[in-house]
Amino acid sequence: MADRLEDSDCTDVSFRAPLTLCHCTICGLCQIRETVEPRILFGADYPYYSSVSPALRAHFHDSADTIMARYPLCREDRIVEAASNDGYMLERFSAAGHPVLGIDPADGPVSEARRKGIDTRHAFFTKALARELSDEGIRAKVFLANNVMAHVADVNDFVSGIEAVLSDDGIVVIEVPYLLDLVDGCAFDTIYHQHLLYFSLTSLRPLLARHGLCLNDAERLRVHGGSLRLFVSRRSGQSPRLVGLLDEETRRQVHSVAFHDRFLAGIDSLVQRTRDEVMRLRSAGKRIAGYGAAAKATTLLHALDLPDGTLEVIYDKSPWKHGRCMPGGGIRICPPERLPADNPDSVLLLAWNLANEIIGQNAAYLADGGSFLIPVPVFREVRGP
Ligand code: DWN
Repeated sequence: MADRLEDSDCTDVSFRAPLTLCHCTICGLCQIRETVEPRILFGADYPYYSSVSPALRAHFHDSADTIMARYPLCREDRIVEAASNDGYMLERFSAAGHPVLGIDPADGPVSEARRKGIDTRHAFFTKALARELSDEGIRAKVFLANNVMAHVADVNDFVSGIEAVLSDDGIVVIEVPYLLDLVDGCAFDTIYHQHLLYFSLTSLRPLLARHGLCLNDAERLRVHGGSLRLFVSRRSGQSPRLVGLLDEETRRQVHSVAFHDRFLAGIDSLVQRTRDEVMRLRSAGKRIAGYGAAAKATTLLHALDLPDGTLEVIYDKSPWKHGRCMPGGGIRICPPERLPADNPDSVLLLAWNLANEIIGQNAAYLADGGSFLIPVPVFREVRGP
């Protein structure tokens, strides 16, 4: 049974909450014990806008194109998306002439989606909402759920909601971070309060089956440090690719405790190495900043436990985060345009999943002698030519 954190002073930068990862030895599902009230995490102040990253937007546009190429959709087929954020993916289906409906609880992203003309319900996706939609005659030919299933406390209600709104011949396309990549890539910082569940195919298949849905195919993706794209429907049948991935999970015994032992050791050495490198630079009088006030940065910074003032600021492109502080340590977030003038000796890349994109934007900083410290999956320092 998860602990529920409702404390309204979660908005205080000094607020800290426990974070405990648990593991089911029967189905291999990992989940955290603590559940922060969803309205605190995803409500009025949710600062995550999917379209901030052109690479991510391109990824989801490609995904929309793949779905439209793979399934013979008619123009009138409706696309429904849970956690549709600022409409970053539905806009592609809308441009192709499909009726679309987004569902999202976050004020800012919903306004942005509506501004773009994407019909969006301002709500959490639940079975009750799915029934309401169904009563209104809304059925999804394609139901999308990207990076949301891991965030849902009552995931059975969520999946049964998908089943309730799906048309008889509908398909469901889901993206979730993949437990195998999390463990192999030592992406321990992607464990944070927004992510309640950490899925493998071994744990996903029975979850879907419980609600009359079949996992038909799965594809591994590099996005967010390693994810799965799942193709689901009411029709039974498994692709050879899915069978191969399930076999690999059986071979690696994802449900066993031993599977996590190497992960725990890897976290300790990654944190130690990163901390040592940062402190070595500081002792040599170097100035260091952070880059990417990602949600995962909270976990990483907490694990590093750097002395106050070690990181001068954190640069982040998202205007919704400027002037705010990182939770826990209170490091200020400011626009990356300040980087050339600040000219720190090194920058700790907290949004390491976007390394290529962010380093590409800062070639001039590297050429001037700066460096990026990339902590995950293995600590490395990137310097200019
Ligand atoms: O599940 C979730 C995932 C997938 O994304 C969420 N609950 C929240 C979010 O997590 P995140 O905040 O760790 O996501 P990102 O995309 O890894 O965060 C990257 C941060 O880096 C953003 O704050 C924007 C920033 N950024 C930047 O400063 N310059 C991003 C890009 C692309 C850039 O060029």
